[in-house]
Amino acid sequence: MLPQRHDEEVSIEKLAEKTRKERKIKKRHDTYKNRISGYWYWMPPKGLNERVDIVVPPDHVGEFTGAMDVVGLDYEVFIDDIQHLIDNQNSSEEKEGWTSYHTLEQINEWMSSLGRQYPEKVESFEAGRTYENRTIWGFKLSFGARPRPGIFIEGGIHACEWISPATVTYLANELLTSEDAAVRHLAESYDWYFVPIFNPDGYAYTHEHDRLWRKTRSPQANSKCTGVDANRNWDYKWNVSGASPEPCSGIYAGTRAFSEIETLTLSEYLYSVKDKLFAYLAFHSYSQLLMYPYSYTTGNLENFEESVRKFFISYHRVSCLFINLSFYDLTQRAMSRRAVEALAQRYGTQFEFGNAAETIYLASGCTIDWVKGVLGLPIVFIYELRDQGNYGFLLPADQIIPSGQEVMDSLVAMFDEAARLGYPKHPPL
Ligand code: 0X9
Ligand code: ZN
Repeated sequence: MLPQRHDEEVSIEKLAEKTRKERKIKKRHDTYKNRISGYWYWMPPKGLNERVDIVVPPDHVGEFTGAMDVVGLDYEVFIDDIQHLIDNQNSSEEKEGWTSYHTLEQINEWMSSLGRQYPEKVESFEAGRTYENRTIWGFKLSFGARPRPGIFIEGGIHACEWISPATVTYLANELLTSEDAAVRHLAESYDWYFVPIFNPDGYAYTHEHDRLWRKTRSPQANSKCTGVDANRNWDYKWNVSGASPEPCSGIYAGTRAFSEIETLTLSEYLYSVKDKLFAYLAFHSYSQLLMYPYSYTTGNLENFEESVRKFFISYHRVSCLFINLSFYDLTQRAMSRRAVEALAQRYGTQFEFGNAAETIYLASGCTIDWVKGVLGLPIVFIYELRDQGNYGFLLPADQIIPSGQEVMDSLVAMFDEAARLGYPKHPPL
């Protein structure tokens, strides 16, 4: 099969139509992650007056720009030739390190070499299986014999978001090898569970056939389209909002919760280690956001009251206070704020933060909602890494190390704030 080419596709930014109701814009999200009607939203509408990123096929450029002019919306061409960027995304072809993006085989080989190189500190595990019969590999970093509270790191659930596995593997390498005192303290205070590629079939497909593939690779009955959005397939409030029943959609939820062997087996693994974990971090791209549950609703978390109590106790405030309910989870909000401030220090990269449903859009069946709603972990975050649309999913490889460095800075601050707020609550079993 020949690789899917994206010759001459242009990515155009425009402003969401000002006169349309926000609710209506969000409702249309379903169509937006599709290629139906030729257009393809890389970054769907988040709300009124927010930017959106649209891929316009070459034969629609005239129609699109004409329509924008007629309705008086601003737009700007960010990428004028997507295929050109795909061809040039790797600045070096090094087989190791973080100056180029790597294949699934290279990343799997790197993971198994860690176990050989650091047998005392690294333990490999099988986190799940895939439709194409691959193993989803993970590894645990632990420093010293005494078990520590666990932090789980998820990468690569969306195949085309290459900066996610690249950043996640960079973080693991830093936790293992950095001599920086703050990083060493962070590394050695916790046990770290890494699964850099949740969707290996999809990731392999992005290297071999279509760089911009997002979903799993399972065939769908009675449809010419393949795959399910693995971040809409988890069994917590499945298919309630921001997911599609249409197999050709980029946000297809699947025929039922856990229809995908990847999500089913990963959930079994996560369930088996849940008592060892207190934090879960998922890494995606792009748009520079740091968000926390829920995704399926703008309602409050189950641990809202506890979170409010902890927050105010730790800040020595009086108990009679007006609390803005839209804060959802004050502890995670406080941690986010510290994290994004620290992240911006090194290169000035600005991340926004907040509740996922409001900060980006409603979506159900995401890992972060399942981890919060079913496993009940107190600290659950999702990062949308660099950039803000200049390159989108095709972030040049020379940004891997800067992305990794700034995220590491954010983690140091995030878990410092967590400790101040009393997390983790209990020592591990
Ligand atoms: O849509 C997604 O699954 C995530 N964005 S991405 O562009 N990487 O695909 C965001 C999911 C988390 N949050 C919410 N859905 N609100
Ligand atoms: Zn994603």
